[in-house]
Amino acid sequence: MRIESIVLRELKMRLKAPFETSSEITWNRRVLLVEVGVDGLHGWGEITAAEDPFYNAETTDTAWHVTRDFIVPLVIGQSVASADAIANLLDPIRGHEMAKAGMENAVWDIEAQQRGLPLAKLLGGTRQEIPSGVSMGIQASIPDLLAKIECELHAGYQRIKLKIKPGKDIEVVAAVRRQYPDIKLMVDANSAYRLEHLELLRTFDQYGLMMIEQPLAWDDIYEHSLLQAHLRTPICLDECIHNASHAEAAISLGACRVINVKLGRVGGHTRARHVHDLSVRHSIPVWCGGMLESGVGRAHNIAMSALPGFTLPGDVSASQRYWNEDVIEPEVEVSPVGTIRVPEKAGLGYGIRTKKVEELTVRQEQWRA
Ligand code: OSB
Ligand code: MG
Repeated sequence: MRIESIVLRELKMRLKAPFETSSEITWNRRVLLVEVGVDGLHGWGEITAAEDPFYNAETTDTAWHVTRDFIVPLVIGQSVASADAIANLLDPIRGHEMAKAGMENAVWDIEAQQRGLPLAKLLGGTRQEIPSGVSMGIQASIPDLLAKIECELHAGYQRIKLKIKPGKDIEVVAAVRRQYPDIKLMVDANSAYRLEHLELLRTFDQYGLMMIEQPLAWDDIYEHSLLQAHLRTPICLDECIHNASHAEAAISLGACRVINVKLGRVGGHTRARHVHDLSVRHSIPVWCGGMLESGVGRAHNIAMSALPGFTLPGDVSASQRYWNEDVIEPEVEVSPVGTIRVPEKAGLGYGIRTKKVEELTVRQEQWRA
């Protein structure tokens, strides 16, 4: 595959409703899409960086800069035997995993098209459908939250993840558990707590949570190992895990019992598969996280979630939960039993609504070999 052309676009997309975590509120998304051309085929990837550096260090603008000034020069005109070689080409660039993932994943789409295989199959996926859960932003009130949960459960979603922060935690979880004693329930703190909160975090143990996601600092695996020793609830790491070595360290230290794999956070499909394979070897379940993606990122998440180690419902849910109109055709839909079908068509398995993409594009740059 010779990388002949690259188009980088920024799309302005407004979520249906604001999404609040312990660290930020997002309503307008600045979505970066990478389109790569090889031999008349076009592959698509999404750079999942947020607008601000409050989840990880990357932002829309750092990703644009690093893609334009460093990633494109390393890949344009290069010939690669398969998409995983892109990860090696990009190795000299430290960090910036989300920017790298956008490029690499677009090439995975092309390779799958060339081979006439669904991307999920090419990656080694074995599932025909994936279990789907929802991530619920922090809500203004508990009744608001309960009403929203009712809707999601009615739609079929298999598990509910609640965003929490100090002051909006135990009381919220207690209320949801009272209403729904048996649902699969978990919380995500996005690093809002410190080890000094140990007593508070221990009170979560009585609510039968599947896991507590990233309670402590975004870059501190060791402190999570100290915390996990005092909690019955499994810790799931998100922000802390940027590659398979981090995953290895976290598992060896006992810092987590579950891992959230995000394609962007670990630098694309090749690296995500490394984290997956390592987790499977250690009997650590993984699931696919989300970054409020457009349909392009969502389609890549679905392909990755078909791998055998993705045994828990992920944060990959229907397009319509986020967007009035998504950029893919068909949109991602969830069945009444909370599953998403893994597409069987070659490549990403969803078409790109190119007119819609053009309409939403606010900035664009292109390169030819
Ligand atoms: O921590 O998983 C997270 C969204 C933005 C940034 C971080 C996170 C999230 C989510 C939403 O939880 C997942 C989604 O619905 O896409
Ligand atoms: Mg998270």
